[in-house]
Amino acid sequence: MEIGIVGLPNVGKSTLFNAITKAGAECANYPFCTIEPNVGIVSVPDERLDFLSKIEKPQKVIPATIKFVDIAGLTKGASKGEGLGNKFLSHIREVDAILNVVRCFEDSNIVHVEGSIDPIRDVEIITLELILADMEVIERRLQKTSKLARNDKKAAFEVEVLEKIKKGLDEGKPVRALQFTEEEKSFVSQLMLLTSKPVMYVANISEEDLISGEENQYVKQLKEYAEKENSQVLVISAKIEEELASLSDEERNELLREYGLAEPGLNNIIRHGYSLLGLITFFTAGPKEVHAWTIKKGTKAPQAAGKIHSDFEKGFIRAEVISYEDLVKAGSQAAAREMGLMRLEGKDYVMQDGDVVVFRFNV
Ligand SMILES: Nc1nc2c(ncn2[C@@H]2O[C@H](COP(=O)(O)OP(=O)(O)O)[C@@H](O)[C@H]2O)c(=O)[nH]1
Ligand SMILES: [Mg+2]
Repeated sequence: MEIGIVGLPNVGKSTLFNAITKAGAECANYPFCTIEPNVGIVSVPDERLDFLSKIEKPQKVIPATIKFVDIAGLTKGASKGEGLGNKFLSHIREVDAILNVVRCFEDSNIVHVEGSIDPIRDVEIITLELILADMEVIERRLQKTSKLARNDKKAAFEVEVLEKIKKGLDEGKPVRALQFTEEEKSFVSQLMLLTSKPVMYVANISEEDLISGEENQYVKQLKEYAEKENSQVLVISAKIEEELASLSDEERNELLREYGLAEPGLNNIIRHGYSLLGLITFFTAGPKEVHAWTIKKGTKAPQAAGKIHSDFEKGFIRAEVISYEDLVKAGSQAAAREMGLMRLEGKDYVMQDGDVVVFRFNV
């Protein structure tokens, strides 16, 4: 699962990406890797791991991770192949969610491609390019499918859905804003449309505004806009994040205190990104290893077990589950069992975020 960082040129995408990769490099517990210069993996900050480590004193702690991709090259006309247009679009097709960085800082030394700071205009330029790219896909598909639709029920159904999407795109609506039945949804997901991906906005503000804590007009505008489409806005200063990420723990804490921040804004982005992807975490915890495992919301116990090992899924008998809250209450897994806080769950159990699990299986 990966998140693509998009936005107009000079809004702070790479600055934010550098902060992410530096933070990744800092994390001793996870073997950080830069797969390609624009792809970074970072661990998901999770205080539950700290608690589990405290009670289990494991040899190893393995956090959940998330992949970010810095996608350069989106400008007006990208859908027509201008700039890095087509390359950009193929990169974005591969990601599971989009983080749209929006410039909300003034700095006369840094050129804005559109000549002024205007978050809504910027967001709309990007959305429009994605809509145009989707439109092309839909029209091509319509041409092919409508030929078959007369004698083929499935094709006729697909044409109906394609027409519905086309109408939405024509009205400037991203596919994620349209309503579909379950049956339609499964067809729509096959189309890999750019505007069907979940989106979150990052307002990149100046260091001064971040430190003063006052919301500038650009952020206000962006929040109002995002609220209408049920999207989230996270406010950061990419410059400060980059600086924070390059410091030692001690220096970082000192600087955070000085700025009056509880934690780096990056942590917030990573956590929100994780949930934007529809992911939750379950844990296995013992003296050898405390491990955060990533699953899709709605995953059942046997498939969750299969994340650990395919034998766990094949030979699944049951899951012994303690919720994280119950574990905190009890203080240890043994105490939770004694207090009757451990549940036995079968193959239809839907895993919950924070479950601490032992899987029983035979092979
Ligand atoms: N003053 C200020 N400059 C920033 C901030 N974020 C990024 N920049 C600068 O803006 C320029 C473009 O940033 P970059 O991250 O390369 O933008 P990208 O084109 O979106 O990847 C660089 O010179 C950054 O140092 C910020 O929060 N404040
Ligand atoms: Mg860049």
